[in-house]
Amino acid sequence: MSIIKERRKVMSAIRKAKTIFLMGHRDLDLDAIGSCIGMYTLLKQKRKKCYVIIDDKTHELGVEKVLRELEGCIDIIKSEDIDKYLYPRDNKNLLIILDTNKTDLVQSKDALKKISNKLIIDHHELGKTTIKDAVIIDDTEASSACEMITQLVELFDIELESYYATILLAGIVLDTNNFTLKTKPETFYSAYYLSSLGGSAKKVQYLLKQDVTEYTERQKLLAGIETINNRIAFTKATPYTVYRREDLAKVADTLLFFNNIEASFVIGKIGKDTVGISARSLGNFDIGRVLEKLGGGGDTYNGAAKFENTTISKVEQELKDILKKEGE
Ligand SMILES: [Mn+2]
Repeated sequence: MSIIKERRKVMSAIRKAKTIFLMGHRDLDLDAIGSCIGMYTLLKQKRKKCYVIIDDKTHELGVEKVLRELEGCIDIIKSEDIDKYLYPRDNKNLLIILDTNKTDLVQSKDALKKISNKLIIDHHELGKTTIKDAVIIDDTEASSACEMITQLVELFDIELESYYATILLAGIVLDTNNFTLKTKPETFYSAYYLSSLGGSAKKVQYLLKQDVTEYTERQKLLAGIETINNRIAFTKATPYTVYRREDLAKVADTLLFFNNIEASFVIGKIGKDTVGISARSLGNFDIGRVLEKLGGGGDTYNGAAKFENTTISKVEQELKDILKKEGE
């Protein structure tokens, strides 16, 4: 349901808390960091003590830029420091989890253990590994966590500096792949609102700038596209390059742009002995179900799976067997 309709739940959780911790999913992207930063600003204006928990050791380029440019403006802590900042009475602490609802994907599992009051603000579908003991605001109709936070920012008339508006806009641009996926009137409205606060499309482009070498590596993956039943696109990497999970996901996004394609699967090495699949769907083909059969997970639109000590061709065969059955 939309965050506007559930605003009372959000505000009551916030009102009760003295100290608030924020975290996104592991391997932060601009939607996760953008929604954290937007929420942080809102909470600061409500005079709350708050901290963003980041355990990632490396960041993708856009997140790296944002964190560098905001150095000193936001209190960022690591899991190991949580104890230092906890309010003495446990029920006065609140943990807000943004852009994910899954136990195994969060920045800090320690935070889940140490803070009993939890609030999830997310746009991904719920699943088996959804955090159980949390108040959940889950709007699967929203394009991004940044869109949800923008709605709150407008509702409470929060002052957002133009650079912060740019970061939230970047989160929306990223998750919608330039307003082509999951984009609704509300999404354009949020983009309009952020832009009216000084959010800059040009600066978004700067945040989303890519690395040439990584781009070239991804392009290589497009050389071997196959289609199954004319509506599922599939491609695999050579075993010689190790990709980041985000890179496989970006290629899967790209595959959705081709004629008739409803879903896409990309296989590549994501570690020396680890093979990964990243999958995307426009919504008419349930990739989550396919990935679950392979031991992975996801929802209708996004998903991934990981395999240890195997080869790309073995994973390919397993996936194709399932896809053929699904397609029948
Ligand atoms: Mn997101």
